[in-house]
Amino acid sequence: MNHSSTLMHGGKILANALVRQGVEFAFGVPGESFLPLLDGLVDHDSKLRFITCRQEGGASYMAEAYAKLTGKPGVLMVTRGPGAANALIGVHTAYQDSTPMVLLIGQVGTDMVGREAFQEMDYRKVYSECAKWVGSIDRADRIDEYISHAFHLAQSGRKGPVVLALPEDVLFAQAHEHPSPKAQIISPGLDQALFSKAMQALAKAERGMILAGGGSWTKDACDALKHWANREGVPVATSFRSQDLIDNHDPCFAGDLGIAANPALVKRVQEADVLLVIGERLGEMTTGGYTILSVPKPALTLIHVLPSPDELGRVYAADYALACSPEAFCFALTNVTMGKQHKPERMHAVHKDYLAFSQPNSIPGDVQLSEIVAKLANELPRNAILTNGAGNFAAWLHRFYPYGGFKTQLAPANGSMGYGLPAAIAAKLVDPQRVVVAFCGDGDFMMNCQELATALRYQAQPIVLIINNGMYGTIRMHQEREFKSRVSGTELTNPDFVRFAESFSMPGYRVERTEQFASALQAALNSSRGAIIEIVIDPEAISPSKRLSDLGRPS
Ligand SMILES: Cc1ncc(C[n+]2csc(CCOP(=O)(O)OP(=O)(O)O)c2C)c(N)n1
Ligand SMILES: [Mg+2]
Repeated sequence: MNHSSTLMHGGKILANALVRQGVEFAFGVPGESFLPLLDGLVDHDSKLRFITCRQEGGASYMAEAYAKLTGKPGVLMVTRGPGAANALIGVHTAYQDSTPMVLLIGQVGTDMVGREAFQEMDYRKVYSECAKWVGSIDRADRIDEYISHAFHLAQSGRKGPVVLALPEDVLFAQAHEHPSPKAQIISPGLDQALFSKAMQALAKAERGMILAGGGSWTKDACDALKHWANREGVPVATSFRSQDLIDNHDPCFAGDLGIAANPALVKRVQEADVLLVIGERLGEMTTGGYTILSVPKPALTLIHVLPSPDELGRVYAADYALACSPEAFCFALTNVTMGKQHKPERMHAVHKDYLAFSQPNSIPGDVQLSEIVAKLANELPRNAILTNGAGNFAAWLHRFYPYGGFKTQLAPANGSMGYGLPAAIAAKLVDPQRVVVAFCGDGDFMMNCQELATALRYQAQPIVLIINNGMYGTIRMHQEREFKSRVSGTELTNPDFVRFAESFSMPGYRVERTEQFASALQAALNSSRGAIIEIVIDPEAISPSKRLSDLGRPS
């Protein structure tokens, strides 16, 4: 086997291997379990920056968001048991959102494994439900091989997280490098015969629709889809939190099939005769709990395109199931022409449905959140990145903000709280000049607010909007529905967010009336240190379309 003549410790071999994979950032919290790796990074500081975070949960979200934004694997480094436990949240997000990630975890020495030594965990068990693969590098002379495998696997087929344990003695051991080249992204080719049959079915459609979503898209794929859809007059809906695959101003954009989707869009999908689904698994949130399309065989012709054959046929029995990347598929789509029975005007009618649904509406209280989101849309550049975590507050963003196209949305399709702030920090690290806005709930923001210190340290401070209703509103909503006015465990006590912002050297503003937002946003946009804008909404405004007290009434 080829190897370098110089002996070096495992941590250095590992750091070199990561640089060869093109890793620019590693997010993490240090631990005594991987000191040689930290040492190995010292020589690469200009190429590969270790971003020292304040909690592994925040770090794991940053790694996930970095990967979502750049398409490159997010790298996360954490310590043994406690670090591994904290990191799980972002690994789960990467798994459900099909985001490539490589998680490197310290491990007890190979001479102690299996004794339940200090902080020992069996990562194969811990991550068995949410990683594509869990390995342990048990020999320093095989580090390069393991890293190559991990980076290939994270990016192949349905992308996702892989986990590598780093036993302490292996990191300290002296060995030779066996350099591997950068991993290639391998995706199965298009089955031409099946593609032709599927496209004949599509071309015959009278009410054809496209649903695009999932984690494997490239800008070229999105552009190809947008051009084809406009040329042929076929509406394109997006799945839950994949809303930026098509510029929402584009005439082919039909809206998103997420939580509380536009009823008109749901009807359009159900009335379609051919539905072409590209890159989207057809998960619970996108299918309205598997009701919009009936399981296993929807009452339409289903063409399902996914990057991995493993997911096809899992829930829905497609008429044509194609294992192929969105890019290869969308490029091939360019040659398809819809038949004469197809009415291209329908695309404009569907876009009109979307425009009508996204017009600001009225909610109780002095703050009209839909108008604030409309103001954001007017003031932010089209390439601004909007991030969010989970909670009812996000419904206003998804419904009323017209995303500007490819990579303007970073949001967890697994509905994981606390994502918005770390994701926004990662986006600022990748592109400091870009306007990045984290749209958070009061519950959601506080889950990772400690990462404001990370943002301060690396001058990666975004604009943070905190929608404050003094509660875990989403859960309260479900509580009112199920247990009528019996409130339990959903009320919150919050800090003074303005002073909180100032303690991280960021300006803070409090908005209690709609008209106060414009000047706060202007000041935030002019700030070089980001800002926090707390937006106090009436708890009665439990969602864009529901009053809290209406839910509590006996039905
Ligand atoms: C990590 C995590 N914990 C718990 C939940 C369950 N959950 C979903 S939404 C929500 C409340 C969100 O509260 P907040 O951020 O204040 O938003 P609101 O619903 O009030 O707008 C909770 C607790 C979750 N999705 N993720
Ligand atoms: Mg809240």
